[in-house]
Amino acid sequence: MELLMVSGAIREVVSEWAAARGLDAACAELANPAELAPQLASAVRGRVEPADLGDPWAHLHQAGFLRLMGVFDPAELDATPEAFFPIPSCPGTITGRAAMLAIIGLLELEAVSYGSENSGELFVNLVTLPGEGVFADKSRKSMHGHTDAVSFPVRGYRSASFPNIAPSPDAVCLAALRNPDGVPTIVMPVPALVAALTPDHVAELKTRQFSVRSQKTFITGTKRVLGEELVEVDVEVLLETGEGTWIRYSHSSVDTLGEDSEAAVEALNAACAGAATHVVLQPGDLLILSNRTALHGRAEVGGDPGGTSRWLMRGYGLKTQELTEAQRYAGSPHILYP
Ligand SMILES: O=C(O)CCC(=O)C(=O)O
Ligand SMILES: [Fe+2]
Repeated sequence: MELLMVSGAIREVVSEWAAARGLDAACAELANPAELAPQLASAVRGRVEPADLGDPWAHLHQAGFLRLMGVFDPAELDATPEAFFPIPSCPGTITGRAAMLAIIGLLELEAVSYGSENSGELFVNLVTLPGEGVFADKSRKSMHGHTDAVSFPVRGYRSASFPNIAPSPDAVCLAALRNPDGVPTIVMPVPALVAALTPDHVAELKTRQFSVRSQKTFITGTKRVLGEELVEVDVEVLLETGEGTWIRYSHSSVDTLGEDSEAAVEALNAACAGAATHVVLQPGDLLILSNRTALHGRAEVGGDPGGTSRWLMRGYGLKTQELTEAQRYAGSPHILYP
């Protein structure tokens, strides 16, 4: 995949799309991602040679991330919001969201959200939150290596306790609107992690012996929908799948009891430093993270909320061909259960 060529084509397609309609019409189209993502992707395909496009999904899966620089114009931005949602309807957030849909379409994923996180909003602000609570605290801190929606199964697997839980996303898309202090997002691809582990540690991590709690943004929502806080027991951290070795992990949400499994988790945490690629997103950049073949995290954000503080938008993509009706919410096409 020729990243420069593809980035240039996405930039053209998105800016032409935005220029041809007003803010309200653009927002209405963004609300229908199942239509807009394939439409933007097909326009991009019309502008790059197939050899330059290559296979974006294979590229993402192999490298663990895709960085596309300068794919949208972060123009006329409001002050940085102080909540996960709503996303203000200004030109920069509209082209940023459209650019995320374009790459989700090129990856042949569906743009999805979960009813139990941020009220099912398709795109959310990742920003510094005001006040003192756990969310405010978390929003300023660094993040250790994790996959998103870690308490949900990976694609192709079912939750033992609630079989209708949809899989966690295949990809996490970040669109950068502001990053004044150059705070890096950190990617740790699975092959680099595994290379730093002993075969015994790898075998421990592939054993069904870990318990996984929900990440903070999912706790209240999963309790509401499922009637209890979701804790998945007896799951693997590393999974040998038909699509390679996958990972499901969060430093703060995965627990284990055994001495050997504890040592394997410690080895995995230690491997993160050596496996890390630091990506400093600039306004107008996209970062697509594989939520199967990489962990991701970030450095400390710090600072005050609002104003011109750090502001990323996030969206999820998933291969949904195998999804059942029960794993979705009827009438809300992109919102998955729970
Ligand atoms: O802020 C970042 O760069 C990444 C944030 C992240 O991974 C998350 O909110 O789950
Ligand atoms: Fe994340």
